Amino acid sequence: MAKDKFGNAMHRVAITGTGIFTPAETISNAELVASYNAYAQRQNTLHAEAIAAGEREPMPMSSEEFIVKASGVERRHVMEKSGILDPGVMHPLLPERADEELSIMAEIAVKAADEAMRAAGVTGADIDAVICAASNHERPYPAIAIEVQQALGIKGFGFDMNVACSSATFGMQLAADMIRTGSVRSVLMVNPEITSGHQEWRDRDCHFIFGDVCTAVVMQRAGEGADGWEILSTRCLTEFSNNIRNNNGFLRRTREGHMADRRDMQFRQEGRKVFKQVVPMVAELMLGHLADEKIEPSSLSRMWLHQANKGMNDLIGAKVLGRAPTRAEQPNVLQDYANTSSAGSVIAFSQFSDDLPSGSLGVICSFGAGYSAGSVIVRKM
Ligand code: CO8
Repeated sequence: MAKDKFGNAMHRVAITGTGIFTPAETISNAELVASYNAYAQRQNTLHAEAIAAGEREPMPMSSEEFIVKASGVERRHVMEKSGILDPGVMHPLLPERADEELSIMAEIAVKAADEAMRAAGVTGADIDAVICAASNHERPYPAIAIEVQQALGIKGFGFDMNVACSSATFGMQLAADMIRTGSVRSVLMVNPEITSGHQEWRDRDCHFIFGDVCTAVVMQRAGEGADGWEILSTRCLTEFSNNIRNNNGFLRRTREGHMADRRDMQFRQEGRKVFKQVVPMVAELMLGHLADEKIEPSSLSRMWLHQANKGMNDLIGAKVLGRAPTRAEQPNVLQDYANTSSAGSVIAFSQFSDDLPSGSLGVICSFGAGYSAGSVIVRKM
């Protein structure tokens, strides 16, 4: 049994299975830009007089070229596209479900979890705890994690947590710590990200950024499940910033004027500032984490980074390795999925890890609102 720095016996922890639920519907950049531009054109016609009088700025048009160049995103999966693409709606249309029905976040979490549990070779009876780690939860309570727990016949406990895009790596740290110290033997973490619900599809600065997905990860005592990836070490970091913010919260109705259709009630960001401030913060976190674990960056076989922006990932990878990483060393999925918040680095890990031989070292790393960043060093068993 491994020891902690005080000499206490600790269990070793492994990721033994991952799963991805990918929504069937996709939106290409061409479709997205056509719908946004139709919306902007309508607004400009509606407010033509005010615009002509100089009282209002016309809405600018979006472009496919800008989106690919600035972000690397080519398409995104969404739970429901007809509402998003309708210039008279501009958000997904998801029918309300009865309290007795499985909620939509729990439904996609169960689908991803089924795949992860199959890969790990476990059933609900083998899982001790469920963590639902995501950027948005469709209700405050009962926890989505507890609903997933019930749907999968899991005993023990479940809870929801939110650290925006870093939710999954923070969830891995939490799960790994619980398994190491012995309070549980195994954890199912799910990351249902229905970002389309909180995305502002009417803002050309960000309408292309996000996509929907759900990932799931099974973590167990190493050696108790399928051979997977041992979690060698985890590190989390937060630093307050208003540059990515959403003011929609439970006190909304208590505040005058807040029930109005206000821009700050959806995702908003100062994208360029985020880019500039988060890149060095993440590179420093990864390099410091590796140095403290006495792992040379050159010995990493792969980095599975958060999937927000290709340019950001290229820069972070280059700072960590001291040279441009190859596509095999740092795979991206954002061209097909866009930013799926906490799920992005897990999708990359799930899709691009089976090919590596035993003993390979890698880092799963995510970053986002908060600011927040999480680094998880893993070794193939
Ligand atoms: N089409 C054409 N032109 C455009 C468009 C568009 N769609 N959008 C902006 N432009 C224009 C701008 O107006 C600007 O024009 P001008 O030069 O005249 O002012 C010009 O293009 C350049 O704009 P930017 O400076 O904004 O462009 P950037 O090169 O900085 O690229 C990005 C914008 C892609 C947003 C980039 O800054 C970026 O990726 N930043 C980092 C973003 C990031 O990582 N954010 C993390 C957020 S995710 C997170 O933490 C989770 C939150 C919880 C999830 C919630 C779910 C909804």
